[in-house]
Amino acid sequence: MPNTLDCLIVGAGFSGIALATELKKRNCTFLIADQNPSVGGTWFTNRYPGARCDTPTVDYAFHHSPLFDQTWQWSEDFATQPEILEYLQQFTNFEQLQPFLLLNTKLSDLTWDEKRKQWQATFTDGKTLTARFIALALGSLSKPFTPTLPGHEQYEGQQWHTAQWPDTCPSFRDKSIAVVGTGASGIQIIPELAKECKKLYVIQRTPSLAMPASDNQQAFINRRRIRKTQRKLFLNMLENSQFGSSSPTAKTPGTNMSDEELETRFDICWRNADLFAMIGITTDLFSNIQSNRRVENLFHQRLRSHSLSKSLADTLLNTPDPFGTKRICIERGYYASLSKSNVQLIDVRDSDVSLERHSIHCSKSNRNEKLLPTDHQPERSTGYQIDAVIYATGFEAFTGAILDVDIQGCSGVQLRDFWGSFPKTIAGIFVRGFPNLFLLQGPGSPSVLTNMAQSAQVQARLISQTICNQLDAHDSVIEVTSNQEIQWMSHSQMLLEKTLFYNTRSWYSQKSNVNPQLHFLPYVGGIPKYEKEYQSIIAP
Ligand code: N01
Repeated sequence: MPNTLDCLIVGAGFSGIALATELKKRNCTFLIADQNPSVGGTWFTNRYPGARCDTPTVDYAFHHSPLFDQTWQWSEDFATQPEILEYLQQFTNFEQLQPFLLLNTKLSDLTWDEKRKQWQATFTDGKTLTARFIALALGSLSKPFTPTLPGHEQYEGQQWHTAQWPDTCPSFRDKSIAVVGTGASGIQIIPELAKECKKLYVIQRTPSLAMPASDNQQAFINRRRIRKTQRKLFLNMLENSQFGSSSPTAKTPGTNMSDEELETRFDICWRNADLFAMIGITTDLFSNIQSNRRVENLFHQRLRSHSLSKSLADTLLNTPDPFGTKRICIERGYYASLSKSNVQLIDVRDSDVSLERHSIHCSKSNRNEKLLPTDHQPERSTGYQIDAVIYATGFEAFTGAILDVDIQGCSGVQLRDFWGSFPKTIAGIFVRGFPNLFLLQGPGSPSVLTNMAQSAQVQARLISQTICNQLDAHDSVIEVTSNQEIQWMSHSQMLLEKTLFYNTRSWYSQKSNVNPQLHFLPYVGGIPKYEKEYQSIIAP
């Protein structure tokens, strides 16, 4: 290896591996550092019971290598975490990326050396490396978010976060457990815990909507067949899809669809538990509130008639924002588990949650109290004895992992100061004043609104092309201008304001100091528009 690498990639999940594969093809010198002992990123750390992909894994995969596709066979349509981790490990071996890995190595600082036009990277063990380009592939959803519940200092029971699951899964047999959070992770772990626990308290602040998982073998076989035998067609489908998925999506708005037509489409999405088909069921699901409500009504009707008792439906269908603006989940026994005798759903929408030594407490907050007559006021506080708390409380999305690194760009400016209260990027990749630095799946990227494996590969291709165009000019620097920044920000903001995502509240707007005004962070235009706009603004 030379003294100064062409590129240091940090993070060995889908994005890091995708970029490494591209750079290796182009004969760049690079290394991939990762704090974990294995490749896998999110699929290494999120190893809680029930963790699996909620979109078809035939799509959620690398498309670089037809040869690898001949050897790898998914065992089911929505693969489990161990299978996806094994896929990533085997792909890494197949592409002979092992010699480029620096595992168990956590990046702590990055400093731009203006004179040498290169980055200096320092790791927590004191090791340093220099590289012309840095690619931070740290994951949009990688730094766990754990709320600081009042009383947490006195709590003496066990506690885990779904995204920091121990190597050996604890036994929950005969235990009383509280799960805080009912997003995708909560919905996956709860039915597994309900099989074992003596008592399971499900602490829900905002419900998520979920479709029952599908065992439609035919859909799985078709997808696999097309990927293997009609590769060009399959890749075209992914490239032309807003979501980077091979799922069928509508070409017409809901306003042009009869009720019968909409219901027929809905039935297919529901039967196949097809998330991207469901959010692509009409072209105006996220821009026309009437179309959105029609789909939401069908969703609610289906849940009322198939999955939910009347009392549960009232709590679980009471979602504050338009349909799909909070991620739709896929459930395997989640709703059924809430009716089990050992499970209790606790709605804390208007309550404060706190901990004591061996219990979790939910007390009515003052917010709505004045509206109720005295004899209808709920009990002030209820406590539940527990042995453990499981936080299924998600992530410091988009910025958490990036800002854990001290990043110092031109003129000594720190990234966290530059971002201040808004993580401004261009295309979710570039940050003005931080030359030769690339973010993968960063704030402002299509990432989490798409098939992440596909958007990772698109960004990896764009970044590797940019790097390779510069390789011969040793002292050239890639730096975006404020004009490009303005163009990109106004383009993405204009798209956002036309959608129902605007002004909604979920982790898409993130819970941290970096975004106190809760700006919606992902790019809403979908992958093809993203690429087109990228070519016109960044690489004309
Ligand atoms: O996290 P979340 P997640 N008191 O942020 C609640 C991907 N993913 O890990 O909504 C009480 O969605 C919070 O409540 P509220 C996928 O993209 C994919 O579940 O803020 N509750 C919410 O219910 C997903 O969307 C897979 O009111 C508190 C929950 O915690 C994303 O990761 C599997 C609280 C957090 O839900 C994130 O999902 C899993 C508090 N103080 C995840 N603080 C696949 O299958 C937070 N909450 C591919």
